[in-house]
Amino acid sequence: MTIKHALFVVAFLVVPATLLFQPTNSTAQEPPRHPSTTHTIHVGPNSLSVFSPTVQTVNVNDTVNWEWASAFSPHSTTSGNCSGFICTPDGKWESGVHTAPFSFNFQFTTPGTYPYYCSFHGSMMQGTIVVVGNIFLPLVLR
Ligand SMILES: [Cu+2]
Repeated sequence: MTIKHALFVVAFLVVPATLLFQPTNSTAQEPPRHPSTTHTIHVGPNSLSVFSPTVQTVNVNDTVNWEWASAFSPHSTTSGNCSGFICTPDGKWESGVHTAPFSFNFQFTTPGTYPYYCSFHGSMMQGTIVVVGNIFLPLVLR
């Protein structure tokens, strides 16, 4: 076996072995989590009675920032469900009815699906926040 061959063998055996054992060095540390971020939802953009995006998926501990877009059409973000034309608040959050400029923030600390609506426009203006559990970052992304 030449030196070149020997180096080749070392490169393919030792290097992968060190990569393989790297995770065991960091077992004492808690894996890093996704940093908390803020997601903006536009309230009534382009004079439409909509939340945009209508469905927003966030991680646990993220904040949703609703930004009012219309100075003329009043809106709210009100947590709760609509059944037919009847909407019922569930008391998780309530911005009150406003026109732009206005913004409202809410931090989501528990995974789940959170329906909401505009208390001025009722069932014709609804949205959903989907909160997913914080996912551990894979080793390669640390
Ligand atoms: Cu509205």
